[in-house]
Amino acid sequence: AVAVNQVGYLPNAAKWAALPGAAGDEFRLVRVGGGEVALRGRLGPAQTWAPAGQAVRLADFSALTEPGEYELRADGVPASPRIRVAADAYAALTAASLKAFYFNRASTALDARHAGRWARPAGHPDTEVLVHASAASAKRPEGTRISSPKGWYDAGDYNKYIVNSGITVYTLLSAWEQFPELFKALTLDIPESAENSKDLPDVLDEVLWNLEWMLTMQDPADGGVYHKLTNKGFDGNQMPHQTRGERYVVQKSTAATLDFAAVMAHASRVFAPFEAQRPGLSARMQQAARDAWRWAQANPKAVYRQPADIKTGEYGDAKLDDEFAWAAAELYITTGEASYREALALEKQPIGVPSWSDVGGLAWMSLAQNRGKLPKADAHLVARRVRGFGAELAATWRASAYRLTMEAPADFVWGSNAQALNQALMLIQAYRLSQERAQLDAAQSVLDYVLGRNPLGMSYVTGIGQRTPMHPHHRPSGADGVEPPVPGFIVGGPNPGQQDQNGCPVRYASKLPALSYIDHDCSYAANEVAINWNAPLVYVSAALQALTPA
Ligand code: G3I
Ligand code: 9MR
Repeated sequence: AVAVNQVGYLPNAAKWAALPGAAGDEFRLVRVGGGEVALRGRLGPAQTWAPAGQAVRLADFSALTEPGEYELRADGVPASPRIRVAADAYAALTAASLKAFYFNRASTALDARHAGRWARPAGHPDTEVLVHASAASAKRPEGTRISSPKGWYDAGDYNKYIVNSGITVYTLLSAWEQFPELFKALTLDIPESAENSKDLPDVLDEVLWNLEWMLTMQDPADGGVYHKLTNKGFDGNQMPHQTRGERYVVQKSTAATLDFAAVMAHASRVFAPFEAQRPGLSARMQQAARDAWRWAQANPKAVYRQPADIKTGEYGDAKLDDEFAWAAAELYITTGEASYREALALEKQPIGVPSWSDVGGLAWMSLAQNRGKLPKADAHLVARRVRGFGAELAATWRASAYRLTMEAPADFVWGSNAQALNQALMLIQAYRLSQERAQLDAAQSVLDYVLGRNPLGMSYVTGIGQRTPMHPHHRPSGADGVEPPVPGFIVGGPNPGQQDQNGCPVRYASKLPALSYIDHDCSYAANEVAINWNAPLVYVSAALQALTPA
């Protein structure tokens, strides 16, 4: 069938549709209701897109700029899903993908006023969490109870992991930092929206829910940060309030401590202008970042090793140069101190697509945002590297049969949709420096891909689009008795690793990278949701809305 972005296109955005190889040579955009033809064009040649092993023809209908609702038609294929062209095309998407974080809050009830039919009682208070043997210290021996409430559930499971929280919080705070006007105007309808003394934008209130939890994960005695707060095994398919397992903080790790340092250093800058509203918060965060850095200097190889009695997510990573670089970059930007710049060793740092395990790209992103604070030579190096990386991604996009940056087998990992969105995030960093339109258009193509311009014709975001996941691996969505899943979550997406097949009653239809997906709640390797996958969706949705010329 014809695959399009099912959410919409901004009037002056690049607009592409993907058609089967066998479609005729011409296409038409027909106005829904009226029936008149608004645009005619010629399809591109049939070309094979390797990740799906299929021939595809592209329709470029960028010339259609008039707001309205259309269908794309071509000979030999059914009409496309409805195509919406609108000036506020991504407003609802940005709001819903950010509201998803509220729906995943731990330690609180979601009331019907804010959660609608997805209201639920409170679960996981996390006010009496046990120190696990792997985390025991003189002042906090095994079995000590500490209070570590709030935070977001990581994903479809109910645990809280510092490493994954790090990139997530950073990405959301960066969205705010780069596009403040857009977020000032955004009401999420969360409990804090209604405060009499509404003093923070909703996006910051939501992120604070997780930052406050993260601060409790630092051992005040030494600055080290526990890797995760978790049950021993995954909870069953129950609502949060029905679970009963003890919760533990587990092993301080270098990766968690450095990610924490980076996030707190960044957050201390973001909250500095809100000193009147949150007295002392920015300074407290900066101190927390410094203490964490010091612990990591003293414990540079504390790689997380899953204890035998703990079976939940690992977020294990033995390669820590990128975590050191990111933390050093954030501390350098925040404090201006030379020791952090030396630790960063900028020239030697690789640039790449960020992920929870590879955070080097985030250092470049922050340095680009703060070029004005850097010595001239550093500022030039940062601009050159970020633009160069964007140019590489844009070249991949231009050469792609599908007009996508998702080309390599390594792109189709567990969470491939976020790999795509983080490619777009880096393209946008480059575009902000270069103003090269191809880099913005390539980022647009990525958003189109996750919203339906893909070989499965799926918008991968729950409740947003015309064909969307109905059975994500997300415990509340499965256990709440409400038919539609909790809205606004992007699922991990196609993953030929298929690590979930053992115990899954349904087989994947294909092993091909871009087709390896099932909309079944057994599928945690392709159909789970996760906070680190939603954050770049929020970022990219907001960025394209803000940056595409009106
Ligand atoms: O590092 C290797 C790389 O060297 C190799 O080339 C590549 C080839 O497959 O694999 C890489 O390792 C992958 C690793 O992620 C790092 O990206 C593993 O194959 C892959 O299985 C692993 O997947 C992670 C998964 O947990 C299992 O550990 C996902 O990235 C991660 O998003 C996911 O996170 C889970 C949490 O554990 C629990 N909560 C839900 C969350 C989302 O599913
Ligand atoms: O639900 C778990 C999901 O959040 C994780 O991403 C995934 C991989 O660690 O594991 C899921 O839990 C499964 C467990 O690993 C194996 N038994 C079935 C569980 C799913 O219900």
